[in-house]
Amino acid sequence: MTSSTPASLYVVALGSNRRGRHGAPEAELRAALAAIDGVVRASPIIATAPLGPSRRRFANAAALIASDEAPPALLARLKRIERDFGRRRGRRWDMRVIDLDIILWSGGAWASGDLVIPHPQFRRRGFVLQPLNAIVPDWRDPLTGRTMRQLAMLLGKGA
Ligand code: PH2
Ligand code: MG
Ligand code: MG
Repeated sequence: MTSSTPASLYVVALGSNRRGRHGAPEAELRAALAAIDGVVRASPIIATAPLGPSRRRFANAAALIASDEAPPALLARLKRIERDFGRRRGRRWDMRVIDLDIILWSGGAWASGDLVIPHPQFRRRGFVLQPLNAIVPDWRDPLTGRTMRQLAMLLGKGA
């Protein structure tokens, strides 16, 4: 039997603070959203202050993605897109044309190699929680049981 219902939903966070061949960071995010197969919903693109050593502002967004892939296969697909967009690896926290991070998976928690879901830092990052709250406010973090709306509010209050 065939089914058109995808096995999984994922939430992916997008970030850029460097021009690429599509233009400014916001244009890179729009191009990335178009390059990712399976996007069912995308947040508005927001401008955010850099966390960490970079002095350049970021464009950030999030996308809900439907896919039959297991987490490592989706990660490999996103890494191919990052490479195609001109991202140089091994330069953590540096300027990047595009950063595509898997934050949540409908299957719950996952850990293998360098892939950990939910993303270990996402609860403390407004530039991730604000876009997540825009597309999946009622999705519950499998580790804390809190919804994205609650996590975004807690961070906003400085909790
Ligand atoms: N990503 C980082 C480091 N710092 N700051 C903002 N505002 N947005 C990001 O996406 C971001 C960051 C590493 O991935
Ligand atoms: Mg990344
Ligand atoms: Mg990142």
